[in-house]
Amino acid sequence: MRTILHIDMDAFFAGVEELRHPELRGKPLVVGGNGDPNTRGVVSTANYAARKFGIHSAMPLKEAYRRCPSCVFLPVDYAEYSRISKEMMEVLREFGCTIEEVGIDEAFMDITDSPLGTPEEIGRKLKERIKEKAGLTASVGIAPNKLVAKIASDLEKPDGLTIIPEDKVQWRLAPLRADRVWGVGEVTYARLLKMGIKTLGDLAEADEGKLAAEFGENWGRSLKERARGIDDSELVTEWEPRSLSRETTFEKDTAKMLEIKKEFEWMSEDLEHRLKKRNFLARTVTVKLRYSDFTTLTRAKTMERPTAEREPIMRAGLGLLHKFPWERPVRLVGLRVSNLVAAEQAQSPPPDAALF
Ligand code: TTP
Ligand code: MG
Repeated sequence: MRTILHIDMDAFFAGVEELRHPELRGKPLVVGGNGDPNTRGVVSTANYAARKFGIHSAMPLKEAYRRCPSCVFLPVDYAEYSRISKEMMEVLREFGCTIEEVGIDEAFMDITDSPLGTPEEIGRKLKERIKEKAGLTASVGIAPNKLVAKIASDLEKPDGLTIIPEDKVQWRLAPLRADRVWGVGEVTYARLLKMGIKTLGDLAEADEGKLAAEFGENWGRSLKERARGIDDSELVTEWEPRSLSRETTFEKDTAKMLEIKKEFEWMSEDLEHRLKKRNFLARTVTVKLRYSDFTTLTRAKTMERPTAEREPIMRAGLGLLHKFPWERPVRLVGLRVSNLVAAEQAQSPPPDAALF
């Protein structure tokens, strides 16, 4: 099972402005365009005091002014926001995990098996370090995947830390509006509302046939999966890869271990080639099974010695198969290697172990 952290700075542009104009702190503040509310620009962001007036990103500056004539309006200064963004990303790197930088003020971090502490400790430490280095608050969400981590970081803004463990995902998502998951924009949400689907809970329970009729089979199924908090997307990173994986969906769901073993043969061979090409050894092997009812389980094993050879990878995978329940047929199987180390450094401890 993975542990993914999502971090998003609070009212980012406004936060940076408050930092260099301490006299503005806590007063309603809008950043957008050239800072003149009589011009045609739009709001980039508003601090939390200004949001109380109903001001939000993408609103015309004129409208923002109408709602709050006493707000302070400042022009956008990308150069300064990029500088602080770089500082934030540097703090993330201190943690030695795989990182995906998403936008100027948000990123994902894969903290699975991180030696630096529990997810909560890592979340707190990260917020603390960002406060120390950049002087700003951020909100952090921690969950089994990117989709849910991103939703989580938004739940207790500002200065939030929200942890959603696997067994609480459906429960936390169910009451939220269906447009909280990515991919559900205004148009899709309006169509869902017409079908009587308001919340993620409604969507998770919705009739598959009806969804397929409205959105097509694939998109319908995918919407339902998202509403249940299912997401296997990997971090997209230019940072060095910390995991490699292969997966396959069976044409017909299978309950035969033998069929899965056959898949492991080509997968472990493929992983061997990719590990060797990059000169990595892997410590951990993870097997993922998705059942016919779309529940997804993973089991992982950390090997005594890191390896790039197909044999031990396959053996670890096969051993893990016995740890899964087998009462339901399987629709998808995946094999992943992670905890990668450069082949020549395989013996040395992780570089960041001394940080805490
Ligand atoms: P967000 O993270 O969406 O917003 P935010 O950081 O201002 O507030 P929150 O606490 O809700 O995260 O976007 C980050 C920055 O990107 C934001 O400060 C300004 C800029 N931005 C725009 O310029 N236009 C937009 O429409 C949005 C949404 C953001
Ligand atoms: Mg933000």
